[in-house]
Amino acid sequence: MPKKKEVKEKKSKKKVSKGKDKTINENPSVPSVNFSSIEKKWREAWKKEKVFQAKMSGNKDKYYILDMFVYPSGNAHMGHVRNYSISDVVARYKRMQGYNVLFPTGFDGFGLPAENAAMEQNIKPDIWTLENIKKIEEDYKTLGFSYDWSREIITCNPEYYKWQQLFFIKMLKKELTYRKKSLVNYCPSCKTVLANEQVSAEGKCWRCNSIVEERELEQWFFKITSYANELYEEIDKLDWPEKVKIMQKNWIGKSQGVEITFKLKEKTKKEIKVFTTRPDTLYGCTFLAISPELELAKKLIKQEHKNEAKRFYDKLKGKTNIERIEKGKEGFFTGSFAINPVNDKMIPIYIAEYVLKDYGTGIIMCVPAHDQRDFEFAKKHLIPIKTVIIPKDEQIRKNENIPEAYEGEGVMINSGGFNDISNKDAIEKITETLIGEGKAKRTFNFKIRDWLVSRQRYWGCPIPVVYCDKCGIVPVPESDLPVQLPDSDKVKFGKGNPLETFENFVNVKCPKCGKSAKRETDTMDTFVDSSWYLLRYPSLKNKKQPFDKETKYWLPIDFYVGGIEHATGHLIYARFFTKVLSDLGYFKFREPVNKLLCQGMVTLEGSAMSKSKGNIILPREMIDKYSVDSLRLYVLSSSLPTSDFEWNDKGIEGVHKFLIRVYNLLTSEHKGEKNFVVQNYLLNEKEILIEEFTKLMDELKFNLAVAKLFIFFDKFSKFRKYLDKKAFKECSETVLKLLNPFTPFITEEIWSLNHKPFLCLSSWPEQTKEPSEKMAEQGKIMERVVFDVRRILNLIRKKKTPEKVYLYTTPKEKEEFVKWKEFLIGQLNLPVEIFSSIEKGRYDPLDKSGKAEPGRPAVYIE
Ligand code: ANZ
Ligand code: ZN
Repeated sequence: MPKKKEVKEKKSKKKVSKGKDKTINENPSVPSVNFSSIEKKWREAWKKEKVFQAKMSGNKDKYYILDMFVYPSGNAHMGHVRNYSISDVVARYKRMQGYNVLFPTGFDGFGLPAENAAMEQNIKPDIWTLENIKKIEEDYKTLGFSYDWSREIITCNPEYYKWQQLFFIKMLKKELTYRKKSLVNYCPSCKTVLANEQVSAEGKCWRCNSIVEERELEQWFFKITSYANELYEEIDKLDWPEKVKIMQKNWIGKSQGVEITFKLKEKTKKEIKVFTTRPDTLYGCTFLAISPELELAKKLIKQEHKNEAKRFYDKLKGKTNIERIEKGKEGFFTGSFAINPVNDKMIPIYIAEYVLKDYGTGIIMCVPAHDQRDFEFAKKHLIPIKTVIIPKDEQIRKNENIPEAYEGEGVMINSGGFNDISNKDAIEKITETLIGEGKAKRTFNFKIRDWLVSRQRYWGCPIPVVYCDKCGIVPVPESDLPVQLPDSDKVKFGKGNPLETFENFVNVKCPKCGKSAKRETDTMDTFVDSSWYLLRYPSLKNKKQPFDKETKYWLPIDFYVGGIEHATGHLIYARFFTKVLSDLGYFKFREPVNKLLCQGMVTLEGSAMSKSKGNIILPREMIDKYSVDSLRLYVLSSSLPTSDFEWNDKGIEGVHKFLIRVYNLLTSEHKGEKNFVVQNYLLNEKEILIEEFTKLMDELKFNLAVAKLFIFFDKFSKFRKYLDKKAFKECSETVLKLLNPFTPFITEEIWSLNHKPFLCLSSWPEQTKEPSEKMAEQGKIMERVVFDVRRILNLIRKKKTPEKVYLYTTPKEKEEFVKWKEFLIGQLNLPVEIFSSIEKGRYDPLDKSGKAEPGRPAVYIE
């Protein structure tokens, strides 16, 4: 509600009260609403009566709603306010609709910033974290989020992470957890492994600025690749944003192809398998290329190529993966040959830097005429290029001097018995032929890699294993869980992983043989903590089991809200964990989240609000200046939840004034002088509003729903004087109920003046009767007339003060217009007279002919 209207209304009000109406109670002199005391009162009442605590129930449908929990690094910012207002509105809406709602929250307690604070400001990570959690809890409570606080998860609590350690051990037994050498960022000066975000763009350590090295160290992995196919195939069943589904599919990267076997020229028993998605190009294969890291690669290098090999491998060391894959043309001939299975031609085998060791078989058949990377490699190493596909409309068959690879579709040439068919058909035919001869099989490949979960840091969940010289890797017995982090008071933060220097933690007895052993000092990636928190909330009160019947009752999540930045990481890990835990027998469901919404960003002058950019608006300031309700309603009413939201001070001010008008109107004493037409019209509009508002809520278009309510409220406040008590009450209650999920405090307060609390537990308004289309249609005609008259009024107001409006309708319509007279007066705030167009002369300053048309009376103003 912009300022302008407000002013206009006050002006015109004067007019009316001077005239005939004195019942309007929207008295501007009503003292302003004391929002903060109302907020305090209801916050306490909700808490005291435990209104948001969820219980399992047999007779209501369950609705489990969740927003992605935060990493506690300071107060809640505007992004949180918006994100969590979205989920809170849905939670409150569903509760009123009669669902049994579970809406919990918690905190991602472990993480790097806490440890950095320990090093930089000498604050203990646990204290730093808990202090930050307190702040955000306060903010959440201030904002009136209807969380069930009896189920708060804080992941750094040993009661929580002990289950994670149990899962780790169970996964270890099923070989879903394993150790493998892996490249990590290592700072030689700090003697520590660095997370990617601790390495600057120039490859330097964030703390000491030394050049970071890549080192091969033993790391822990989760075997997410075992679930790659299920993770890929089940995406389509989810009610998730299309964008997220595509991102996950690309991340998992399922590709269907063929594994073709090539025999080696010499020792004929040895074979080489390549993975290809293009068996149609097999006749154009002029070399094979092997990944330099493969064991086989070294075996294939003939004596006379060893020098070249050394030069190549030395150069390779300094290169990043991306450099190798995107631009890499380095490689050399091994001296070995393979036999092409389709035509028995000898094919040279190269080692090439661009072949990845762990995709497919790590060996590829290279077709320079039809693959650009192969083409560039062939050009550089003077390897023949042989075209086997030409575009359909190509007249002259291209010779070998092509400027680049042709990667499109076309017709087969130079391919023995497969010439002249389309290459698409050739894919099938060649595959079938090779399979028939036992030289190929169909396979899938996935781009996703196993998840590296170990971190060389203190502030994380300890990995529950022990290293024994005799017994090897020994899991900590279940009865000894949790393996707790040593007290931060006694730990020294500085170089390296502080756990390594904490003797009491490291030196243990082997659980198997009892001899001295060393405890693992790595902790888990914090993404592990957030992979299963959503499954634990329902069963949180159970100290004996991680998941009980409550998890089975509440899961899967019916509505999950969070940022698009989690489209691949968190949302894939959570799906993976659900499947693993399901396979461990904890429950049967295999997907954690049915419906997902990714909210947009909060921006100021077009760029995302962020501390580092200094363009932030503090929620606290806005709450102090306006109110929680104003802030909540504003962030939800000015854009779609999925769109970016541009902050505008005028916007919140308008919303704030709207709430004051609501308060004043609905708390004023009602003395109506009834007019049937207007009352019925407004009641009919109320029925339409309920229908449209509910539909928009279901479609999560909160801003559009609120816009409808604004329009209705405008009419309501103009026509209230024509309502009897019952109609006024019905309209008031509807407004309060529809607004309640958005502005829970003020609506609860107004409700409590005439009703028993709590509005938030009352039922969502339902239509009492089918709205009349005819009535709505007539209303629209009247509104158009009002619009026409207002335009004219604007023109003449500069010259004189209008006193009265005369409308000249077509003879047929006169009666109908007379019925709506009070409506027109209410809208125009001027006396209105209605005549049939033949009763008297006409005047219309806009249309001199002044002809009355059906639905469009001519207008005369005195
Ligand atoms: C012959 C060929 C001819 C290929 C042609 C492409 C075009 P996607 O779809 O991503 O799975 N490839 C296979 N393994 C590789 C590895 N370890 N490193 C680098 N490249 C590898 O890609 C499959 C294609 O990527 C395969 O099909 C193979 O090249 C290459 F005109 O084989 B193709
Ligand atoms: Zn042992």
